[in-house]
Amino acid sequence: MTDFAILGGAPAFAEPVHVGRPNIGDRDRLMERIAGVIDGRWLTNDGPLVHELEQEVADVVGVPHCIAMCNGTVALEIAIRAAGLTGEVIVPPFTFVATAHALQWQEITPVFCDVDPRTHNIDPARVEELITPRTTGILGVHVWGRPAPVDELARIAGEHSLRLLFDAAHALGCSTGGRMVGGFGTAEVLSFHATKVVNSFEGGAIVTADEGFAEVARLMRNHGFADYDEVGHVGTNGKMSEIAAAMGLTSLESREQFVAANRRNYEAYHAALEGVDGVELIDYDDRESCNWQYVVVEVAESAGLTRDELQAVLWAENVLARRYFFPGCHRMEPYRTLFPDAAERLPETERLVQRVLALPTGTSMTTDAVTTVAGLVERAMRDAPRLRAALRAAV
Ligand code: T4K
Repeated sequence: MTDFAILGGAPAFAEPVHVGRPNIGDRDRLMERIAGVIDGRWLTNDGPLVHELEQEVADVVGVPHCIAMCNGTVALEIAIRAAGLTGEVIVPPFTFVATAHALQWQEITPVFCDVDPRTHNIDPARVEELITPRTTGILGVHVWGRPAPVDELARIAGEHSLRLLFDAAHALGCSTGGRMVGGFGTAEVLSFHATKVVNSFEGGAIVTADEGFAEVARLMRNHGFADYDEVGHVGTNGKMSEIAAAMGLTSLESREQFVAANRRNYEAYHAALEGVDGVELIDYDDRESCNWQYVVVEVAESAGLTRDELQAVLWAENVLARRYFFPGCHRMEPYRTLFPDAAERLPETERLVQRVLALPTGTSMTTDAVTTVAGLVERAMRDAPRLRAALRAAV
């Protein structure tokens, strides 16, 4: 075993090991589908593969309506508009910035609500104090695929006549209390981005049990066209292409394999990191359905290395661990300028963004590779004083 790369040793991996490496699935089936798209000369605009994907996703999620979109962000924007949100919407700051941007893009103010440090999700106990006469909705996020507090949020939304939507970008195939994510609130939004458990290169979907909502979202996805010459609604271009749907269907067919690989990786990380001081792997409820798509550790303030020091050690080894969702939406523009005091109201988010590190998983990671990454974390924490001294000297 050579020394740490940061101390002059050879990196543990010759090539970069990424978080978010896409799962591919059955290549031949994908190529066959793509050939069919080319041969059929129907490339986009509500094509047959998009229809098939919508049906399959609706079945997985257990809702009657799925409207596939070009990506999760546009799906969020359309869901927000179809729900008639205006004014202010309550949202967690510990999420990918697309959640907040989808509101701000439509001149709706995201009102950041602190998170529960145990779940990383919006803390329902803090929502009510943020409701004002301008509040029209709550946009929850199922961070890492761990379901948000859906029942508490539904109660609050009901009592205050607010719309409730969920950003379910991470949560395809996840459940809480035996109920699948996808059926909560007025609608939920999935992402099929390359980095997600099921991907369509780029893609997303709105899923909902509300027929009227589905109809409006469908119109909005295609410029409002209700028929060839009839525009019944303001709209945009949120359409998914047939090539994207070809990938989405192929990916969805292998979903169980992808989830099994994620789970195997998670368990290997769990075994290797158990007992490592100051490093805690977030847990999933294995009585529920989950996709295990994110392997996330929290590095305690008291640990030998800070999260950032650990990340620097790993990057030198070609392990490109990611600080999702650093530094929190409230510290990104335009929110940093719009709400300069937001951090004071968000102590848990402030602490969390300093602690969290996402490690590589997915089908591209072998168990050996996971063991190597986890071993690096364990050794780094054991050798913390020497590494810290070297890192500080380099600065
Ligand atoms: N809401 C939530 C909670 C979300 O997490 C997201 C997306 C959205 C909404 C919006 O959904 P979409 O509009 O994206 O459908 C990445 C993804 O681009 C983003 O989709 C995802 N969340 C977010 C969590 O991660 P970045 O800025 O980290 O991307 P990037 O380019 O740094 O790639 C991430 C990692 O994946 C890298 O380590 C490289 C690796 N990678 C990436 C791609 C695209 C690959 O190995 N191959 C690839 O093809 O945002």
